[in-house]
Amino acid sequence: MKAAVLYEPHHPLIIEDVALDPPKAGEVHVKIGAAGICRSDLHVIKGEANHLLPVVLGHEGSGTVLDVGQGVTRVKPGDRVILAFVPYCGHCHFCLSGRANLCDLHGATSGTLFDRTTRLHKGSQRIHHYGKVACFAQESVVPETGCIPVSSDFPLPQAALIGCCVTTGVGAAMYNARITPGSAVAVVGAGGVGLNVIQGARLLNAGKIIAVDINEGKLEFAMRFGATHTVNPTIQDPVAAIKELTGGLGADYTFEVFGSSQTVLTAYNAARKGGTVVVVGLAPTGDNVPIDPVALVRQEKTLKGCYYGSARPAIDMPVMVQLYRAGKLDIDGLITRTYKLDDINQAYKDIDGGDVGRGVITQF
Ligand code: COD
Ligand code: ZN
Repeated sequence: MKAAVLYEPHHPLIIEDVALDPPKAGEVHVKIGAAGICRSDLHVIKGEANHLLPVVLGHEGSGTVLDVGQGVTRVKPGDRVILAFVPYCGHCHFCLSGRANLCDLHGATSGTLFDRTTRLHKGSQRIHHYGKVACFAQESVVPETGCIPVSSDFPLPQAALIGCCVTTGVGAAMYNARITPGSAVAVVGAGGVGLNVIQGARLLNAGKIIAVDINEGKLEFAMRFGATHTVNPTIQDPVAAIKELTGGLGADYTFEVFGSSQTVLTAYNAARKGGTVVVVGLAPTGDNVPIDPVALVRQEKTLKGCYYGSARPAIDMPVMVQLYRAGKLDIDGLITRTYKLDDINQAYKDIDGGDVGRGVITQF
C-alpha cells in the first residue's frame, strides 16, 4: 500500500509502496478516509521534535475498519472510526486513575504498536508508526483502544479533526482550564488547534476571548470562531495589549498554542495574578523558559501543561461529535483546503507558509 515516509528531518516525505502486516491480537486494520495536516508532524519533519525514523507520520485521522485481530470487540469490519493518537493500555496507573491521555505504556512504546513491533516495513527495514496512527497512508494498523466508533453518516474529514485539533483545543479549554463563564481568555497561536481553544472558550461562555497571532489573516479568521479581540505581536507588545484589554489585570486564562519558549513567556506574563496558564504547544527540544520563581509565588499563577486536551478519547470524542451535530462546534469552517496524499509535501509548505484553518488529505 502507498504511504508517505519520513526518512530524515528537513527532507521531503517520500510517497512509496510499503508493506503493512495484518493486525495482531487487540489491533484493527483501517482504510484511511481522511488525514489532517497538523503542526506536530511538521515539528518532526523539521527536526524540532525527536522521533524514531523512518516513520509514517499523520496523527489526525479517520477511516473504515477493514478487519480486526483476535479478541477485538469494540469495532467490527465496516465501522467508521476516529483514530486517537494516544490509545490506552487500560492497566497503568494513569489509565486506571482516569487519565488515559497520559498512558505510560503508550509513552514507552512511542513509534511502535503496544508490543514494541511495527506492522509497517519495507523489506527488512522497520518503519515506525507516528502516534500509533500513521495515517499518511492508504491503510494502517492501530490498537483497538485507538478506535473511537462514529456513525457511518458522520463525515470523515470532520471525524479526522476530532482526532486531534478539535479535542486538543476544545479539551484544553473544557477539561484542563475549565474556563468559567465571563472569564477573560487569551489564546497565543490561532492555528488549527488555537482556533479550537477559541471556540471551546466561546462554548464555555468566556467574556473576552483575545486571539494573539503574528499572522493578520489568522486573526481575522479567529473572529469567526469566537475571538472578541485580536492582538498581533509584530505590531504591538502582546502582554501590554492583553493587559489593556483586561482593565490592566491580565487574562484569567491564557493558552500557549504554538510551541516556543517565547510564546510560553507571553502566555505566562499575560495571565493576571491568580490566573491560569495552559501550555499546549511543545517547544523545540532543549528550549527553556525563564520564569521568575518569586513572581510565581507572589502572583499565585498556575502554570499547567495540557496533552491531548486532557481528554479521555473514548469518553470525550463522542462529546465532540455531539457538540458538532448540535451546531455548537464549527468543524466545517475549519477545513479550508483538501489534498491528495501525493501532494503532502505541498500541504506542509502551506501550513508552514501561514495558510488559515486546516488542510485535510481526502484522497489516498
Ligand atoms: N506569537 C503568536 N502566534 C504565533 C507566533 C508568535 N510568536 N509564532 C507563530 N504563531 C502562530 C502561527 O502564525 C500559527 O497561526 C499558530 O501559531 C500555530 O498554528 P498551526 O496551525 O501552524 O499549528 P497547529 O495548531 O496545527 O499546532 C499547534 C500545536 C501547538 C498543537 C503544535 O505545534 C504542537 O506543539 N504540538 C505538540 C503538542 C501536542 O499535543 N501534540 C500532539 C498532537 S497536536
Ligand atoms: Zn495534531
